Amino acid sequence: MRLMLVAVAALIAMPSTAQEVTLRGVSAFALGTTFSRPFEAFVDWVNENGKDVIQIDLRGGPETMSPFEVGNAVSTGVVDIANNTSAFYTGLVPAGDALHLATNTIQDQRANGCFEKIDAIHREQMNVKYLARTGDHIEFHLYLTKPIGKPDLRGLTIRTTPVYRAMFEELGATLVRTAPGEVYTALERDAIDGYGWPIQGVLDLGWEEQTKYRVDPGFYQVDVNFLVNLDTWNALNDAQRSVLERGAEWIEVRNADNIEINASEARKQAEAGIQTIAFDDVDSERWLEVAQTEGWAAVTEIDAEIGEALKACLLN
Ligand code: 173
Repeated sequence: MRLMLVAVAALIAMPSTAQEVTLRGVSAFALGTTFSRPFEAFVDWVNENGKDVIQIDLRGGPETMSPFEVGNAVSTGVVDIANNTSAFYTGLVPAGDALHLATNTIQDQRANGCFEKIDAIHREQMNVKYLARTGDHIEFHLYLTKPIGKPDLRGLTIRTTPVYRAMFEELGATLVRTAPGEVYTALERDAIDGYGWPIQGVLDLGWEEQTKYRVDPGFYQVDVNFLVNLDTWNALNDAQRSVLERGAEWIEVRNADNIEINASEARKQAEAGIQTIAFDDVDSERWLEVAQTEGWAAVTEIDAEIGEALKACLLN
């Protein structure tokens, strides 16, 4: 009898929030590929360290929904947590284009208050908690099937996303926006003369078969973010949030590994036959100048106030 009373008391005392919750997760990048791997590692970390507290059920990648729909899905709560890049959800956070213009790291942004600003913008405009950023130190490049001698893209049809749009447009390219999943076929069919993509991931996707050149220098910095539906986030208790936040910190520390991975990817691209087009100093300067100027102009045109606020904390 005594034992039973204790058991009943324990049951009553246990708040419902102490139960383990399972979040539905989705990635905008194919599972097992470069820009999904950090998220998968984070999911494993949470499932290991969050036993009886919080778990993530990773439902899949672009085979489950278009990468451009992942933003809507996490915003409305169709999924609870998503791995996504701001270029795929510009419809929801238009000034999110600023994130890939960052020259500092997520650790810097957490220290200088930028993280809170970015989080607030995501909460207000997208109904998500901005949990983590991966991709630091990874630059973007232009890859081509035919050579160029200077920063002039007139006459070329280039696959783009909002990341490269303003820059490539200023340099005269004809632009086609596609999801990563359509790049290989577009190259194979000669529908495009090249594409924008980071230094990492080309070989992962098999695109080296259709790629002759990479243009150096690289520009900008990848932002692949973990986003949690805000209603889901608000319903979590402190212990559950803490697991997610510790997992975020854990994965963000690993961003530093990218410096070495970049070098090894560049080597592997060369081994796979991708030649480097390296601009001379003057042309490199113009290339990077156009990237920065046009990138920031596009953001401030969308939202001058947010643009200026982010510029002040994303550039060191
Ligand atoms: O090129 C893209 O699809 C793109 O914008 C992107 C962004 C982050 C990582 C990889 C690709």
